Amino acid sequence: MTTTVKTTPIAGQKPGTSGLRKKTPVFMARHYLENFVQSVFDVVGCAGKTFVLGGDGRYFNDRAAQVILRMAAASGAARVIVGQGAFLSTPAASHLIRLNKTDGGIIMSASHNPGGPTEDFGVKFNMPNGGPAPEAVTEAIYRRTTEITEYHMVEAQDVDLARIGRHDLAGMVVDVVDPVADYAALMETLFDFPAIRSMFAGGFRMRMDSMCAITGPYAVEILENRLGAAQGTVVNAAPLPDFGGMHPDPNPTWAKALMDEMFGQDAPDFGAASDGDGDRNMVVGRGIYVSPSDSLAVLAANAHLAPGYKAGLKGIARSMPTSAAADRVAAALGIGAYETPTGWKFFGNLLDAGRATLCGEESFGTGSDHVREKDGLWAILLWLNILAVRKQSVAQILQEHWAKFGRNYYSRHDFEAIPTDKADAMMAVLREKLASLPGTALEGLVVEAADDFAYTDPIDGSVSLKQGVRVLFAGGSRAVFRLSGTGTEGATLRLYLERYVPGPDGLAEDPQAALAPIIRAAHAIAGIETHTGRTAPDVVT
Ligand code: VG1
Ligand code: CO
Repeated sequence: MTTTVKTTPIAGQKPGTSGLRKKTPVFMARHYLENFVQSVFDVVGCAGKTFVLGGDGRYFNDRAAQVILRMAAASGAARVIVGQGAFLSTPAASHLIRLNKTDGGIIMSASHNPGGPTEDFGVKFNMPNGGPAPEAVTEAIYRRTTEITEYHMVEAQDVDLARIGRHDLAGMVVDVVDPVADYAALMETLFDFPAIRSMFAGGFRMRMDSMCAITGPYAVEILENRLGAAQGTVVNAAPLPDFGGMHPDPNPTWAKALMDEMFGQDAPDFGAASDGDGDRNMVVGRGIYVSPSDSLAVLAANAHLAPGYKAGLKGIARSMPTSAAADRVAAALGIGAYETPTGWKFFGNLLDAGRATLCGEESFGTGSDHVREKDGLWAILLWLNILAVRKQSVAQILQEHWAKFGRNYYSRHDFEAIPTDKADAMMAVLREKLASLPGTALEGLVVEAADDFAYTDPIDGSVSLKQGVRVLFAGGSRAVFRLSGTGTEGATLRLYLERYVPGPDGLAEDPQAALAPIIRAAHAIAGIETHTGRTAPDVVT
């Protein structure tokens, strides 16, 4: 039996960089999840459709899945494919959407944000191509949340999501599937598993930190069971509702234990970590950290060594704040280079149109046209494939890369939980003075250009404005200022810093030292301390 529940709009259900994210108690409050999910179904249509459903296992994941299933059944969906236990990594969900030619999917995750009863929860809709809904769709969903008057729900018991196989929910088919199997099979088609297996058999040692989040089961199956990495290679492998109290954001600050091990005595050859929903990756060599921007460039330059990319790349796309290191590789390969706003949804059209094969973001996101999301384990496996073929250390590969292409010193400084009005005021003042900045000299640097990044999608012509303030200095250095669109508390200022050194000298500096004048100039130009009271960032990556 279907019940129609009267409701009223709830303010603020506006998806950000990647879906709707709020504090878990907000999501659990009366009508909140239901209003948003009904708005999704109202906009994309539900009757007769097939969707994928899964999440990263954070607190409320299991309950939310049952609600979404009952609502899908009430709105007439034909079938929902759900990962066992309502678990699916974001890239695995993207793959299932594509593999089964479905009408899209709902992913329950707040990604790299902490989880638990008082932390964060999130929901996002992915399109039939497997990628995050573009802005036109998220805007329509948001508009719908502002006018919703009712939602629909079947009255039924929970579906037993622990049991793999076919279930019935008020006439809707629910197929509970192994969350790992299809994804692992896809990885076997892309990478040289025998070569990686013999590298591990030859004594290669790795540490994978799954941060008590969704990649644990995937990493154990692929790295330990299929590739023969030593048992225990994957740590924090069991997904927990609160991620074991950890912040599942794979960067040097939050994956500190991994960093300590990789820089310690008798470190393994290779270290990696991934985030809450498994779409991010951090890679570390013995004694050397690989910045995500450099990782994208190295992967692009070496992708042809993996079977799935042996025909070469069609193009490389990166988000605007990501360093230009990948552009240099694209130029050397004679292929297209694309610069998009922050967020994976902007890569979808380029991937669908066959313009780009590899994409990346400075925020530990790398991926390819194998799915339509960034993919943490994919990046880790591509690194392993490259290491197995080149038989060099991560440090040697990076040094050779910089010697050939020069080095884009890069860092991101995050200033978290700033009062929103102060952050907005800072950005407004900065935007006002953009026109007057060119020609300004400070800290030995001269501003060459300054603008607010706007993007016109080359495929569908859609325009996205105000995607980040760029201050470009003569000589190729730059500072970029943007406010985060994934946070749930106050505002987070992201300050992105970049300086290019062609080499052969000056390729082995500490990035913070190499960037020091740009950091000082950026603080002065934006008046960070005046507006926010902050003199130093909370997180440096
Ligand atoms: C951040 C990153 C962005 C990434 C997004 C989603 O967004 O900067 O590059 O695409 O998170 O990643 P923002 O708006 O906070 O800067 V995930 O792994 O949280 O889905
Ligand atoms: Co993520």
